[in-house]
Amino acid sequence: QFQNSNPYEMKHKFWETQPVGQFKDLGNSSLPEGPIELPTPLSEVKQEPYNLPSLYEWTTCDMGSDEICNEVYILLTNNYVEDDDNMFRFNYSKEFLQWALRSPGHFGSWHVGVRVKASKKLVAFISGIPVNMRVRDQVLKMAEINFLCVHKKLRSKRLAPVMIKEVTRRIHLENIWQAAFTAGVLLPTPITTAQYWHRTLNPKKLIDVGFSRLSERMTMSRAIKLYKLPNSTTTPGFRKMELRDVPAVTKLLKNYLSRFVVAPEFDDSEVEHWLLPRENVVDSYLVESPVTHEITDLCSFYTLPSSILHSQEYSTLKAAYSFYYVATSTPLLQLMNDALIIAKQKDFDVFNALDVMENESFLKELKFGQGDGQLYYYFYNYRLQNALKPSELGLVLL
Ligand code: NHW
Repeated sequence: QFQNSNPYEMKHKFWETQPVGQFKDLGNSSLPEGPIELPTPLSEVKQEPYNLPSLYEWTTCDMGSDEICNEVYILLTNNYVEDDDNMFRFNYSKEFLQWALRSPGHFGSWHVGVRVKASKKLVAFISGIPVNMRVRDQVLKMAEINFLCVHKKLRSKRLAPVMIKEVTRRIHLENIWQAAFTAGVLLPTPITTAQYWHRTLNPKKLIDVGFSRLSERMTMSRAIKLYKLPNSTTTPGFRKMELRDVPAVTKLLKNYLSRFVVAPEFDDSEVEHWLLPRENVVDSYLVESPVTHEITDLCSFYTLPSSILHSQEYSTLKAAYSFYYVATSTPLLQLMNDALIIAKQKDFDVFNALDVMENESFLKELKFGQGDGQLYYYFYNYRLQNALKPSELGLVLL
């Protein structure tokens, strides 16, 4: 593609056939909000898998099996998302993948792999999990799609559209007709466009590996001073979330997320799954009032390292990603500063956040710097009249 070609005029041979907002319909206010296609009777959903090129076969990946989880892990470690300059590649851990995919009510059949028939090598993967998603005042059962990956040697052979159609078919078989996903590429048509922001915790390493650069007037010692954080958190009653906190956190989160146009609705079992701390996967802290013992605030982040592709000195970048939070009595700025302090204590190199939810209120002040590239959010088979502002979104995908 030419640098100056208009991305909204790009042809999308596959996506033009799918029930998604189309570029040509942007600004057409006669199209109603809501599902684009109506559900069909389950008996009319295709019963057999889609055809793959003859050398390949479908496999359902049992993520409860350490052996199969390891195969998915290896595929993603070597072939999943890289930055634009191919310096870093996401390195989701096995424990993380099990957490991300074995959530309450998950369907094993939505963890879809492709193997080479002859060698049985796993060469592609796509997954979905169910979620209750609120859009304005409606709650819909949706799938969240993630971890779409095709081995580097099998790229540009139109395997991805077959995988997307196959996971769609398996989701339809569970009588679910909508999905949400994010991607770094522009497709028809985002519901919102978010930006990544990065808070340096370990300036020397980030500069050494090429994640950040020293600007004109910045020396290494000035950078180290600039990003220094206190050794311990500042909010009285700030502590790790525990199992007994689940009901209180569910209430806090339900109430807080109600202010966004699009947000998930979590019940107790989902809050337990998504927020109860798991070592090297997810960290959640809350504020318990020292006076009333009420739970008033929450913050959380997940652990997603990246492989550093060309450094002699370092092999992984340890990154924390801001997840869900609620601030009712502690200022959000102070709560997130405490999250940064915890991340620093746990030896993370960088703390990342999108400009979704109320993040804009703390990003600049807490010395986050804007990243390059965007993260586009999408719905499948649900039209919104207009794109949302990232601050109208209460959804964080992994
Ligand atoms: S985004 C991360 C996606 N993965 C990566 O970037 C890993 C590295 N890249 C690869 O493995 C988070 C390959 O490049 C992939 C494409 C597999 C990405 N989403 O096979 P072809 C997610 O996992 C379209 C959607 O030749 P390839 C979310 C592309 O526009 N579509 O390409 C996943 C073109 O279609 P077009 C994507 O490079 C959401 C076609 O694929 C895409 O060998 C999935 C080309 O296919 C992307 N990230 O493989 C959708 N990247 O129309 C779920 C490319 O433009 C939808 N494409 O010609 C909902 C389903 C459930 C519905 C239920 C009701």
